[in-house]
Amino acid sequence: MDQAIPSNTPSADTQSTDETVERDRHPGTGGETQQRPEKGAERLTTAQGIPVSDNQNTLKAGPRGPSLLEDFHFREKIFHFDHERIPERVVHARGYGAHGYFETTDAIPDLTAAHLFQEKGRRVPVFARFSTVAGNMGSPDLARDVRGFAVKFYTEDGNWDLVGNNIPVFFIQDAMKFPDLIHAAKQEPDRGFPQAQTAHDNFWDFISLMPEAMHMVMWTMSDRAIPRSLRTMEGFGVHTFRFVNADGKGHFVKFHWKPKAGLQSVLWDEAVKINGADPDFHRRDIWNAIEMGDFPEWELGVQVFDDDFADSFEFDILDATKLIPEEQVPVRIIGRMVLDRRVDNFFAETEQVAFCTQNIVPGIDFTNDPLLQGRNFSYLDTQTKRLGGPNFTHIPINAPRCPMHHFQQDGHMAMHNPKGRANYEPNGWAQGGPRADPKAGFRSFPEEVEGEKRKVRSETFADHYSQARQFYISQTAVEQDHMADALVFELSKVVVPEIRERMVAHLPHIDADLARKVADGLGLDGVPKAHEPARQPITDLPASDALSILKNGPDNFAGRKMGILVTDGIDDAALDGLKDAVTEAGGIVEIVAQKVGGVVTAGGKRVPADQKIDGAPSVLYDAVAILATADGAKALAELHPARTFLADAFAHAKFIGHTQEAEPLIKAAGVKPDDGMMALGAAKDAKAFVKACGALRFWTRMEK
Ligand code: HDD
Repeated sequence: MDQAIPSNTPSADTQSTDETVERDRHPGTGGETQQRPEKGAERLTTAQGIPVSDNQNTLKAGPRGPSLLEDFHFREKIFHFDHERIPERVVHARGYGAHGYFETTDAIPDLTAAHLFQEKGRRVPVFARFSTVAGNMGSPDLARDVRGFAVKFYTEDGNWDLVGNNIPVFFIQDAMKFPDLIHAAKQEPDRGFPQAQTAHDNFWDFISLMPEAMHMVMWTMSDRAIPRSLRTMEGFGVHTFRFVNADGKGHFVKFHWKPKAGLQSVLWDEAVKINGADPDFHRRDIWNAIEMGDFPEWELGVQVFDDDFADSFEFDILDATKLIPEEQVPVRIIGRMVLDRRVDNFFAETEQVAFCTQNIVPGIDFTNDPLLQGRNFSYLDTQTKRLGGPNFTHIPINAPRCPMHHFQQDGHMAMHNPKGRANYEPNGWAQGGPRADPKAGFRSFPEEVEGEKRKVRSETFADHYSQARQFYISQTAVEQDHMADALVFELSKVVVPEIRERMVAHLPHIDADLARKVADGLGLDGVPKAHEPARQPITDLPASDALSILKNGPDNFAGRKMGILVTDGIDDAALDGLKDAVTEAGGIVEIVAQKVGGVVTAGGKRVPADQKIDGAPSVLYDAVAILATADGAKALAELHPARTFLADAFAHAKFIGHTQEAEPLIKAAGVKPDDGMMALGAAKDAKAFVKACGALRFWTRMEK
């Protein structure tokens, strides 16, 4: 099969002598080169393996005559091109994946029989895909949106897919509402916009009529929805699952991914600008991190609890709009995931990977969460549509890495039908094929179930505001401000005033101050009368530090990026000292200059630039430095992109290092130096500056 795939290696006839190229450019001058392929270059063939003599011109009746239908090479090439696209995912269309491994660091055989968790040090391969939800495949990375966090574990007992998000709760409680939610969130059907954003009437119309969404809306209006990097966000399995041990004893479990890089997000103003400057900001970041060997890593944690806890907990553990605070059930770390290999081909792997929540392995089971139950149908169904048939497990990225034996056969694109005569079971043939294993095979937890058959929502799902309020009060003041700003921004894009007001009328149940700020930001005449809640009273739950990003930051500059804006004539030692300090801290440096050719230092060394100033606004960096001579700074002061580079870094509360001589630019940018701006000169200055940058932002500036 592999041999039938056309090689992507440039063929001899596109990369040989000038004479060939010249002939190829002029149809009719004998494009059919007779040259041998270069040593080591493979021969270009059709998909049928027929060698190709000319890949530049169609077959014609005479140099200026009509093209001939007989040209099977041309027809095959165009036919295949016409069929290159498959339907993009109906949600989570834009995503980025990488390979790696999962390693158990704390074995839990007492809790689960899952093979991968039986022994400390056991490793299984994984493929992870991160995504935005609402935008189409080509949408920008920094949309305000939930991020998908899907991991396929290729275990010895088959594939386990943990298909989660970077937010531990969901908008809706019952899968019945999913198509409505997604229709409302995506572009409006008549006009086909807005793309990749919820800042429009349909979304807020729907949400304001769905009180159960209020908790998740608080998360999506928080900075969780604009992560700095896919490496700096948490992941959550969201639902309550079940662990089952070898004795058949069950426990409930919630899954958490904790990023080694710590939590970090961008500001909304940065997100808007990053989307223009580098719409691929997140995928580029993952690609580069793996290339540099700074492998993205997360710890896998579990919250494990029993029926007694479930019965005593304030909310229903089957309700996906609720979380269990870490203070109530601590997260126990049991493993780590390291992504250490990029894909070879985006389409083959990232696009064709098919996650299904139904993929679980012995030792793990579902619960009756009605959202999860609905998902178990949807994913299998959607993969069949996307990948064209029932054999998508034959695609290498989806194929289990353990032996598989079954009687399924035929269908579109069947790659490996079972051999032999027996294709049914039971059978009496000597080589009768595989048999079920009652001992080691997957068995559902024998939960007793009874009840009336009704379309109904449990009463225990009725409190929609208490955890929304808990989330809000768990944030720092800066984070609370961001949430109010986000709500004002989104609702200001809503055209119909009644929708705005209907949404704001939920907020008094969450926080009176939040309601006031948003009503004021929208220019309403006071806070509208609050909706009648489905359940009274709304409980005052204690704040939980685990819910804040800023309380869980990294406190170092590892994996972060510093943009150094340089001019000709700068001191070599100052530049080298700063670069060394950043590298020592595990960070990355990008040199930004007026010209991509770079600058010449005082010592006469040419320093090439990674970015030209117009293409590298400071939003692309975690911290910036201006290394300029007096003349250089004067020249930069004349440049709008240089002034905004500095002014934006300042406005975004970034740490800024600068030479004394950078003064003219600082003035021109309208920046009033504060403690977040540090002078650079001696080597020790650079070290102190990079250490300060570990706090990531100088929030004091914003508080002012
Ligand atoms: Fe979903 C994709 C996560 C609810 C139906 N979902 C999808 C992906 C992620 C999630 C990460 C992308 C997987 C990938 O990278 O290929 N979805 C969630 C979470 C949910 C959730 C965390 C709630 C807890 N989803 C949900 C419901 C339904 C779906 C309730 C339908 C009843 N989701 C789908 C889907 C998708 C999908 C239509 C689209 C593409 C795909 O499955 O592979 O089946």
